[in-house]
Amino acid sequence: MKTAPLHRREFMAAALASLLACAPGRPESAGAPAASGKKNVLFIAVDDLRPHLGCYGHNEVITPNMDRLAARGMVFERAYCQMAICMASRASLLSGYRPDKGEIFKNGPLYKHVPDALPLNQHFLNHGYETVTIGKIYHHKSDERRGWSREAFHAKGGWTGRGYLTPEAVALVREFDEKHPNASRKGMGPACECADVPDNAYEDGLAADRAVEELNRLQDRPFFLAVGFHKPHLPFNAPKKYWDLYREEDIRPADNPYAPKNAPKDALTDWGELRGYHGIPESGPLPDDLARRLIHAYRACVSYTDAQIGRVLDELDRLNLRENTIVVLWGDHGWKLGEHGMWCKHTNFELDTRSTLLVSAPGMKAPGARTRALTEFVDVYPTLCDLAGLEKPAHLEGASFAPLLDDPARTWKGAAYSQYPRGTIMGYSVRTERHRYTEWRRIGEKDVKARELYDHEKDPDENQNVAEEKENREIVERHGELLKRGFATIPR
Ligand SMILES: [Ca+2]
Repeated sequence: MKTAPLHRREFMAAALASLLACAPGRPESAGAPAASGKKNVLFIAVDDLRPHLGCYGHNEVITPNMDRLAARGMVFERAYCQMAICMASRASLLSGYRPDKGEIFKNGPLYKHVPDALPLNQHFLNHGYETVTIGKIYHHKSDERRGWSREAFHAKGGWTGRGYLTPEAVALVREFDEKHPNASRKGMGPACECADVPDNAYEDGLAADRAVEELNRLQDRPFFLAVGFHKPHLPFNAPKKYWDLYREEDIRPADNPYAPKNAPKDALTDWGELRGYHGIPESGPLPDDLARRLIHAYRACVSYTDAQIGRVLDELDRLNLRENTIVVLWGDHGWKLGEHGMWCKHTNFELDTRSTLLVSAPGMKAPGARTRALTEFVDVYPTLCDLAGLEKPAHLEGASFAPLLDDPARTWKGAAYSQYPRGTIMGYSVRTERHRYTEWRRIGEKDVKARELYDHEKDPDENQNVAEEKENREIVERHGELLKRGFATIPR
C-alpha cells in the first residue's frame, strides 16, 4: 500500500521514456494510452495449466514464450487458486470474492451466485477502458453478457466445434453419440489427438489470430484485453509439430502413484473427468504406456498454447505497446498427471491448488525475478487496480501484491486459502510457509470429520498425512485457528 504511489510514478516515467524513445517511427502506437495516463491490461488465462513450465524450473516442458514473459516480469512460485475447478477459480479471481461468497463454490454462473457482482472487467469498463474477451475467461457464457465493450469471441475449432480433427477421433465421437443419444457429456472421443494441421485449425490458434487483430484495433485507446486459451484442458489435442518436441520414451510417469499415507477418503478423487474419454479404464490405475502417452499429450498442448501466447506477445511488442501494458498470465488451477495415483484437478492438494502466475508491469523494479511469497488468485483484482492506478472496490477480499514486483523477498502474507466441496462436505485448506493443513467438515458444522497435515520441509510431494501424530498437535491447532479466520462458512 505504502509503495503504490511511488510505483505508479515509476512506471509513468518509464512509459514516458519509452514513448519519447519510440515516437519518431510510431506516432500512433503508444501515443494515446500514455497521453490518457492509463496502462493497458493484457489478461491471459490458460485452462488447467499446472506450473510445471520452463520458467518454473521444469526444463522438460518447452515453453519459450512464457519463459520470455517471466524474464521481463515476475514468476510467482507459490500462487494458489481458491478452488481447483474451472468455474469457481475463475469466478473468484474475476469477482474478487472467495468461493464462500454467495456459494460460488456450487459452480453456477457468477451472476447467479452474486447478482450485484462488480467483476474486474466491469470495473475497468467503468473507468474508461475498452474491455474485450476472447476464448475461455468466464466458465459460463451467461457471465459474458455484462462488463464487456463488445460481444465475446469464441472460435469454433475442430469438427463441429468439439475439438477433434483426425478421422479416427471424429468416428469415435459419432459412434459415442449414436450409442448414447441422451448422454449428458456428448461427443466423448479419445483423451488426446495428434493432427498434422496448422495452429489455427484448433480454437486456440484462432483465438490468438483474433487477439492479434484486437491489439491492432485497440492500440490507440486504453484496453483490457482478456484472452483465454483452452489447452492444456482435456482432450489433449494439439498439432503434430508440438508433439514432435518430445520423445515419449523419455517421459517418466509420476514416481508417487499412490494416495498419500493416511489421507482421508474425501481428500481423494476417482478422476471421473478423464475416465469418460475413450480408451481410459473405468476403474483402477492407467497402464504406464498410456500414462506416458497422456503426459506427452499434455506437454504438447502446453507447448502449443505457449506458441499462441508468443504470437500475442510478439504483436504487443511490434505495436510498441509493451512499455504501457500490464501483462498477467494465470492458469486457473494445477493438475495431476498420475501423482498420488490420480489425474485431473478437484482436490486441495498442492498439485491442484498451486498454479501458474506470471506478471509483467511497466516500471517494476525487479524484472526477471521470482518470488516465493504466498499469493492468492483473489489478490489479482486489487493488484491490477493498483498497477493501473484505479481505486480498489470495497468488496475485494484479496490484497494487492503490487509491492512484490519491486521487492520480491519482502515479508508477505502468512497464509493462502483454498477449499473444495464434496457434496455437503467442505475441505478447508490453508498453505503456510512450511505446511499445508486441511479440515473436512459438513458445511456450517463445527465438528471436523478428518484432518490432513503435510510438512513441506520433510515431504514436499505431500505423500504422508501427519495430522494425527502427537508431536504435531500444536501445529494442527494453530492452523485450525487460521482456517476459522479464513473462511466465512466455518462457525466461529
Ligand atoms: Ca480449468
